Amino acid sequence: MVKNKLRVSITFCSLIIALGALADYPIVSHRFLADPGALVYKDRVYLYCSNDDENPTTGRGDYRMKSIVCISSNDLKNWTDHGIVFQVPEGASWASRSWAPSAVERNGHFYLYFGNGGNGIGVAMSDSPTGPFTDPIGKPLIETKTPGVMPAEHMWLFDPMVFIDDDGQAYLYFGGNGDNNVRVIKLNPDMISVNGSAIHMTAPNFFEAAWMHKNNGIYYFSYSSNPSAGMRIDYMKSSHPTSGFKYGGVVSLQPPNNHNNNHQAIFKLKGNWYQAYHNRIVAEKAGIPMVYKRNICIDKIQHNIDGNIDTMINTIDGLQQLLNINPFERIEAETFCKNNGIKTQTKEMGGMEVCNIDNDDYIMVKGVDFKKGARAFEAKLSNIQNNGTIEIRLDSISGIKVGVLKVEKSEIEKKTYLLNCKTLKIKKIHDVYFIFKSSTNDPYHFDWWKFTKK
Ligand code: FUB
Repeated sequence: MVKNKLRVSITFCSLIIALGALADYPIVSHRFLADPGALVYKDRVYLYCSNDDENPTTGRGDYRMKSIVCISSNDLKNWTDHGIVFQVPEGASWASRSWAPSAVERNGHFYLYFGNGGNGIGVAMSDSPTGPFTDPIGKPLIETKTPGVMPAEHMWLFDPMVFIDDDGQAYLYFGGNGDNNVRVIKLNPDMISVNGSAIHMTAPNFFEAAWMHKNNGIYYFSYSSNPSAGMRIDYMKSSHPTSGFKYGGVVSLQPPNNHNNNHQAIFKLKGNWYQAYHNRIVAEKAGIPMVYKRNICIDKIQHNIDGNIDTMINTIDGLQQLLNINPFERIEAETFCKNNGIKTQTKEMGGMEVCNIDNDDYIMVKGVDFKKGARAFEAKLSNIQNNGTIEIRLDSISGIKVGVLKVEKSEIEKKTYLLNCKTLKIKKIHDVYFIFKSSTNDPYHFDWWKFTKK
């Protein structure tokens, strides 16, 4: 909740140009996202994030987030943008903010917990990890009057973290702004009501970003330390989920290019542990006031044999791709590793598409496996306003051009087009660049693509 007063303004156009200059990481640079909450489901990590696109860059700035955006990946290099999955007041009429979420799956239902700013915690539900989520109880789940929350000095009632233990008991960790302000409360199996009073926990230099994970029978409570302690992510360890915690050390230092609040989510995917967090490198590079414009990063963490966590090393591009992309299956255009200049939006019929396309903008999809050999390309385009092309290049923006898709509107009323073109014979594994060409801005929207063998 640390705030700086910056008074710089920027045009939307120059922001887009500056963002285009970014390299591989942060993992998503076409949106400002923060406070990740991680859910691993069916070998895929879903990150639920505060939507910093909603925060003003003019005036004093502020945290005005009223929606949660979800991104997901099963390879940790290409990320799918699922867009807004929950928003207030539409999804929870009593709430005016939705900050720093955390999500969990139980019996085929997905539960999303969020802070109404620092003034209470809500729950929303969906049958899909990508929403839409709505509030099933019509009121906050945790308020100051919830037994056990008070007494507390200057409590920030936010940053919920939901954790289900191996015995099926669910817990909600939350709180902020003081060593004695950590709280944990049991949830009933319905996940939308509490069981008993909140238990008081303490953590040295506790500021915000409560998180719980369990490895080899040890419970790790991690959190952001306060500004005097450097806003590191520290952790405590215990053999019990709600008591007996002792300080363990530092999961990670204040990330580079962050300069302000820190917030982590620790998760295990395909046998390895990772930490998602935010910094402010996208806004910094764009030269805009950065306090309220954060972006998501990710790095690997390691537990030692003695149960301690090695202090994480922040990298620009340190993770291995876990899985290659199969180009013979339909791939959504909003799944990519790098981009230049584009945006994404929700389609009229639901689902997402790439939009805001200008000449020479691109998306890059990493590690596409052409070992079976491709000879042709097809793509679904919509909202064609002007003719253009999509150049398909391999491994760099100036790499070999293997095909050119002509995008032409042939019927006035037609809304979507399935278009195709021949390509050179493509073999082996490549990064694929789709480079958009047109003489006008936003000539078409890009929905999905695939390659074929003939
Ligand atoms: O995004 C608003 C607040 O900033 C979060 O709730 C805190 O964890 C901090 O990141």
